[in-house]
Amino acid sequence: MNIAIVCYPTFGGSGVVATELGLALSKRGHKIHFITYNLPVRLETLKYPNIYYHEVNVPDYPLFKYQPYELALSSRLVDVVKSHSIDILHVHYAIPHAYAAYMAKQMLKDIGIQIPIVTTLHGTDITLVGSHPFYRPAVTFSINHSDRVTAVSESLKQDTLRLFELQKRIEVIPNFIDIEAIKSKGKPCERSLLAEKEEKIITHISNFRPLKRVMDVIAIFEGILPRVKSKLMMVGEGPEKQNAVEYIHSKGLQKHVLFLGNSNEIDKILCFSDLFLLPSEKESFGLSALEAMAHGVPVISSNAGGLPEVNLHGETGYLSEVGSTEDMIKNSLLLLQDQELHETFKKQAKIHSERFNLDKIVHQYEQVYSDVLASIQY
Ligand code: GMT
Repeated sequence: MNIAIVCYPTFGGSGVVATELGLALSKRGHKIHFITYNLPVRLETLKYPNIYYHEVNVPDYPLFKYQPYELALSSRLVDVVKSHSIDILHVHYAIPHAYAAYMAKQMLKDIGIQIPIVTTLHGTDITLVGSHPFYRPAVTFSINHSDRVTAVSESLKQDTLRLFELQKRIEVIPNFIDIEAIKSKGKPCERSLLAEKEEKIITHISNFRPLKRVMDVIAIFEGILPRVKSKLMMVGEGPEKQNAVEYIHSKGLQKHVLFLGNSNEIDKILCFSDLFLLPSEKESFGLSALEAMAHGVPVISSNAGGLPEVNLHGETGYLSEVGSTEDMIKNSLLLLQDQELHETFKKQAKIHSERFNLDKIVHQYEQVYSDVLASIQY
């Protein structure tokens, strides 16, 4: 199949999922066309067969306060569909991608080309931004006019049905990971580069948006540190980072907390991590928690959104109410102070992550594509 993928090309989970999906599909023989405003961060076009990249350019015009990105995207979609005989448009994020795809579909219809749209909902497009009254009618319309809609967790599916008036069936296809690739990318696992031998390594990876509750991460670490010699790895960039850095300086904790910025080497960091913290206020799935588990790292998380579908309480880690940092500290110490229990959770985390291995998930998207193509009336 010739599949066009539209996503945000940034470090966010949706961009990562869309990119990894495209790469996996290309290895299965499909031709994949990424259509984005920048090269997706995890996309190495030269390393894979059948991968093409089409940039969306939005000319800057001084008359406009807001540049019309959806317009430029829908025009680019028309252009790519026509010139590369695209069979399917798979858009990640309702906002504004499903909306732009609908416009492209109508333009193509005018010239006799039928193109089905598959929309994958990731979370922020629904629970945070999309349900705002300013956007809700457009998001509702875009979802209702997609040919197929998928959500990355049962929790996100239920949130979507609760927040929007939909006449559409939503199918759950969870986030996935490539376990084979993880095994090789994590090497060499050089723990000594960042911590002393006897120190435990606690890791948090996110885009440091307020909903990630980065200050909770630090509060949990402050609860662990007096009892267990440890270091905190803070991976990512975002609006809450400066607050976090200033707080760490004000407490004199600089030698215990490393801010590593955005990284394409998270496999190497997770490889030597002992615990992963994800106390988010909202999380449709929690791809970073799954990535941690695939490296055998138990997860201390909130019980928000889809996290209970990923992190199993008392098996792969522990779940607490959002903001219950005392409970999260207690759970962290349970694992860090009991080597046998820690080892058991490490194994269980790895085993559970295998349920989300790429080979079990990618064919579900292929099935959606085949079904939607079969249902087109010519
Ligand atoms: O929250 C993020 O880290 C980024 C965000 C995004 O919009 O890209 O991730 C969302 O999509 C991921 C992939 O499906 C999910 O694993 C994340 O849980 C989800 N984030 C939220 O729901 C807040």
